[in-house]
Amino acid sequence: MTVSDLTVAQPPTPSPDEEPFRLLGTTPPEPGLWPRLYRELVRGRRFNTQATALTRQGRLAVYPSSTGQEACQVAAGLALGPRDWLFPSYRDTLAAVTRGLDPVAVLGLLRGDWHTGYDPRAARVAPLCTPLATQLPHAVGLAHAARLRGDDVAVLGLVGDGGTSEGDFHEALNFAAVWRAPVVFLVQNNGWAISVPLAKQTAAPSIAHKAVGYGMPGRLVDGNDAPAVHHVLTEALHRARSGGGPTLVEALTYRIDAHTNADDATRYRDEAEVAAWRARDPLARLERELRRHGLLTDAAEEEARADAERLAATLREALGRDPELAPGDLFAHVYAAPTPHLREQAAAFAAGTGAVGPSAAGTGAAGSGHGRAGAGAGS
Ligand SMILES: Cc1ncc(C[n+]2csc(CCOP(=O)(O)OP(=O)(O)O)c2C)c(N)n1
Ligand SMILES: [Mg+2]
Repeated sequence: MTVSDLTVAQPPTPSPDEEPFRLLGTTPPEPGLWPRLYRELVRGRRFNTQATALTRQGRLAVYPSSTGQEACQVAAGLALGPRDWLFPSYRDTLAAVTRGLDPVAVLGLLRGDWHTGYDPRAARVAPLCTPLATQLPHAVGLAHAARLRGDDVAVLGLVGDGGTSEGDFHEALNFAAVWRAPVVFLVQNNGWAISVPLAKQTAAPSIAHKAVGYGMPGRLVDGNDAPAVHHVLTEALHRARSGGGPTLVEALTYRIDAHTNADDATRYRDEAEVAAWRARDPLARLERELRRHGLLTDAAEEEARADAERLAATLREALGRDPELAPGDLFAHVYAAPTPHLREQAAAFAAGTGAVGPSAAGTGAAGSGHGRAGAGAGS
């Protein structure tokens, strides 16, 4: 056996980007896209502040805010084509909203009222994933299956910097590259995994560099530059769809708020660091650039803010109402065909509470209905 017998017949892997790709301040704005990104950023920021306020009122169980990371979220939501799939983490509610999902449904899981809150198949958005990086092998599996079927579909998997230390991240990238799966991995490197800084997460020069080890391009992008993130993702998704294989994109950004409403970030990071990132605010930067080129009027700004207020009012109104839950749903969706034990428990529960659960009576595969998306095809 010679050394060449041990090498793999794959196209050469380009070197990872050394400098983050930027568009703000380097190129004239695109008149259709950039104002659209701006409107979505205004909406997205308001979505974050409203959702956080709802946690304080006990109306939402937990909310991992993406304030500061809205450029990544909005660009991810808009870069996807209608047939593409998104595999989000818990922090990526805004990407799902920007993709066009009902914002109230997107918060269903974080409110704890009904499983995923939306129908993942209809929306082509996988459930918001809390176990770190486990969404990525799923993303690769779906992408690979689509390719085997000849479906013209690309998949975008979102993960945080901390998630890149998980085995699932590495397995997903390895399989994706070997199979040339139509998938793009976007790592939102916000510097922190709760209280653990990036320096304790990796000794690599960058997360984008990791791409080389798997045999795929590694792109580095300014994650607070919405047009730049949109550009890099659009290009990578196009490459994936046209058989070019996977791409790893690292977006440099920052989580301005605490990890969630249950975290106190002042215990592990300096206010000076937060202030430095506030100065690179993705919304303010795009706004300045649009104004400089005469592409944002006071009236357009006013309309964007009014639209965001309407979204906030919808959230307040919908989450202010108590959810209508069927306690018997507790037993639904556990097994496609409920076990004798489960039937017994469901029946006892129903007898004790008067609740009627679908699994007590029948297949267990169906939810109680309520007209909620995601309640199952059989409901
Ligand atoms: C497998 C697994 N281990 C640990 C946790 C607990 N946990 C939740 S969020 C988090 C930090 C993740 O940081 P990062 O991937 O950078 O994402 P970010 O929260 O910064 O968006 C950890 C360790 C988890 N959810 N899943
Ligand atoms: Mg992080």
